[in-house]
Amino acid sequence: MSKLIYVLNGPNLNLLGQREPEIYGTTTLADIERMVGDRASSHGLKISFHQSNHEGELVDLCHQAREKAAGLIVNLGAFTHTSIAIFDALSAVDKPIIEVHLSNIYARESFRHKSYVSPLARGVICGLGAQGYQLAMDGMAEILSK
Ligand code: CA2
Repeated sequence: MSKLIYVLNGPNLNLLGQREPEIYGTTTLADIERMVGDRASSHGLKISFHQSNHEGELVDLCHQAREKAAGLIVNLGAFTHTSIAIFDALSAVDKPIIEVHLSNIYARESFRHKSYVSPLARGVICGLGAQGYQLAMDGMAEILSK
């Protein structure tokens, strides 16, 4: 049976492609789901793709991933920089985590330079737009093949 990769997206990412294209591009979250799903299939993997604007719901999804996922690819949006609850939930997931950001968070406001996710991540990709999710899936496949 194919291994399952949870792809978690945080607040406001449902608006992708509708506003602020100069920062986040014109690709929608539905486009990203398709692209990352195709890339997963090419590696013999499957995805469980989610977006939530609610911190507690993302915590619940991390708990679900503990049981069901072989790995996680996460863009937790603004919760990346604030959420100890999600940090605690991800700390309990003994599976590889790859952190993705569409924008280069280190070239933006200083409040975006802190990530609670990065210390838990096997790798971090930022600033490459939607392609970052596909590269994360390539990295995940490589990690899981070992
Ligand atoms: O660059 C990223 O992927 C971020 O995780 C995006 C978050 C931001 O808070 C992080 O610092 C970096 C924001 C997502 C908001 O997405 C929007 C998309 C279109 C219009 C408005 C917001």
